Amino acid sequence: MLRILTAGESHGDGLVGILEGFPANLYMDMDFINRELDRRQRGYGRSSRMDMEKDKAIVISGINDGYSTGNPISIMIKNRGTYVNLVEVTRPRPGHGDLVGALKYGHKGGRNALERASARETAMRVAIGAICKLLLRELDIHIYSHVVQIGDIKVLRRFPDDMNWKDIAGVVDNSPVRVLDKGAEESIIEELDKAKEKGDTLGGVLEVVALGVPVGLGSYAHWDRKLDGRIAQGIMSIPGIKGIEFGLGFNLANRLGSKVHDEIFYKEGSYYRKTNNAGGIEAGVSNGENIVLRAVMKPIPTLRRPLQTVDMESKEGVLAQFERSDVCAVPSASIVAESILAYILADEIMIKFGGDSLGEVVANYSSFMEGLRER
Ligand code: EPS
Repeated sequence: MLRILTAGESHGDGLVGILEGFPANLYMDMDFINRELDRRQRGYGRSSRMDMEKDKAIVISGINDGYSTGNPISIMIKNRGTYVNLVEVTRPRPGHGDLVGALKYGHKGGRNALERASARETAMRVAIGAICKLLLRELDIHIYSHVVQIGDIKVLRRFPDDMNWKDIAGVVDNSPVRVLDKGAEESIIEELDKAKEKGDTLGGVLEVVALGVPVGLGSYAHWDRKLDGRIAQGIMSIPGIKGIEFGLGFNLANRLGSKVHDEIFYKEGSYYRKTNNAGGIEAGVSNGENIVLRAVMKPIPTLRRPLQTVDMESKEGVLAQFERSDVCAVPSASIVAESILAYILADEIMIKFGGDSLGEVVANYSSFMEGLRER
């Protein structure tokens, strides 16, 4: 129901995005959208590029007098830095898109590929994700994220009992590495400094949670409509992401079935669970519990102390080219992951409750939720 298209290169004039199929009459809170762009740009371990860019969404179409019109929404984010004399990348970086891109498209080097493969593109997906979050907010669906591991440092998994996700998100948003645990934050910053000193990079694991998701999004009926499959595709499309899990994920492997499936209870007109090992999805359909996913990001492939590669002109063994780079982008990737989840959930909301205006969507949603009480 919703479609998105992005264009733009990291060192070109900017990024362009189109969101089509979005309902009319929703207030487009531009401050919120720009705050989301800002959240993505923060994070200890980003490069000096982030000091240059202060991303701001410029609306070209689809919004009038502050409200969505139902027309395709198009947005532009300008690149601020001026870039001249970008040299061709003929010593491709292992792990980046340089070599595969050059070979696939018949370029002399990796420049054209890396400019598009760059995580710069995710700024536009955050802008579009922010618009999707505005729709979800109308239905009281909220998405949060935090970082649970960077390098060897794992964050304490248990949250204090008196903290809800909104409180957690408040703390996390003020952490330079988006973690809840201050002890882990210090250790992570030390690790990042050490990696930077050595000309190296670090990856990690991020967790995203969606609260208030109604039962019934996605479908068991066909492979490409399964909610977990759709979310996985979206999350895997974030540069550097190499794996995703829902709920207990890979920790399901060594447990008995009797210990992992979330038992079903009923109270005051609704079904509920006391556990959420499934991560909110059963048979490719949301079950009304929080959607919980984790994704692993590999260390950034651009290394100041470069790895072995082959010069594409001479075919000789050389060290890979260095371009300015981040030491770690896991905190930023967690914001991108929130945005992708927002887009997929907004799309699923439109598939199930879709209408041309916000009023229609809300009415369809409310009528389904009321009907649930009789099931
Ligand atoms: C990136 C390299 C760095 C990052 C960039 C992604 O940019 P530059 O080549 O200009 O130093 O900062 O990320 C962004 C620009 C962004 O907005 O996230 C890369 O090689 O992918």
